[in-house]
Amino acid sequence: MSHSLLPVPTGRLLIPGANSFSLQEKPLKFSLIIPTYKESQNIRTIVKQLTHLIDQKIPNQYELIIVDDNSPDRTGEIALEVAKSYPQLKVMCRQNEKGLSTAVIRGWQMAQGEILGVIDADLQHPPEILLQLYEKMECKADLAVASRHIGGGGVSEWSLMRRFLSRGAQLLGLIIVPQVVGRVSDPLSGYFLLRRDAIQGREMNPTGYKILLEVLGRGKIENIKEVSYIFQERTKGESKVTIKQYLEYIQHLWRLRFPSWSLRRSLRYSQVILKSSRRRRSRLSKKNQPILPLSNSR
Ligand SMILES: Nc1nc2c(ncn2[C@@H]2O[C@H](COP(=O)(O)OP(=O)(O)O)[C@@H](O)[C@H]2O)c(=O)[nH]1
Ligand SMILES: [Mg+2]
Repeated sequence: MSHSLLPVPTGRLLIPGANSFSLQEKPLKFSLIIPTYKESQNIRTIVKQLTHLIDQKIPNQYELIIVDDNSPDRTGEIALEVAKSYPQLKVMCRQNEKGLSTAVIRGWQMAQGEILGVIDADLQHPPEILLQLYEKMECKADLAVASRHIGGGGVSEWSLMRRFLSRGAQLLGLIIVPQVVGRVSDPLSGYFLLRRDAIQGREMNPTGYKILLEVLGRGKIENIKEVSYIFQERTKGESKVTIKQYLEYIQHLWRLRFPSWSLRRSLRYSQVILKSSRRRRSRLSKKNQPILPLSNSR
């Protein structure tokens, strides 16, 4: 089996501490997660660019972790192949779980870095600003976010509709969880770094795409810094965002607003109530056998 292949953690979405069993004697400085689904055409380029950059700053003290969800285009296998030339690259191949946010958390659970991060695989997040984010972390930030919504930032060729949906989603977040969404200019950003101890030991419960919301909502985050960037157009592969991700976003906001409320628990609770009322009705009907038509019962 390849040395680059990481086991997939199971169970609760808890990030272990720097002195936990999953970490070797000497923790790394930095672990960057690259979640992938059908990114076979982008893997080599992103790994090459990131390695080139980070090697200038902290050679041999970092790792890149690709977390792939059983992509049918063999992204996982290609990543393992690429890892033969890049010893700092590790690959986690999930079979039984899927979704962007949990992929990132599963990656962080196996990460050895004191600083953790996430970047998309499709080069829409420009690797060039990664070192600026890292430098913010060196200056004692708890969280450094790449933002499209501060001076110098933006999106490249988005249609009016897409801009409207993105801003609308942010506004909705501001209404439902202002104390989470209002903390940064770009709460929907998927490109950020954070200090491990800001989320260490905290149970995460995200759904959908917006992992930063989870970090802001559940982490111990005081000092936040932002770096502007322009969201690039995809040149290879395609976006996986569908209406499902918008619905999951709303569900995620709801979970953050009402942490103890869960759809599954509410469904289970209503099933219990339904069952017990059905049992009561059938007990009553047995007692009053035969059930007479209304007209006869008078
Ligand atoms: N592991 C994993 N990665 C995903 C999943 N969905 C999307 N990604 C990755 O997350 C990143 C952002 O996804 P993308 O579809 O480009 O979102 P967009 O940029 O908002 O259109 C890319 O690197 C995708 O390959 C998923 O279900 N699992
Ligand atoms: Mg993308």
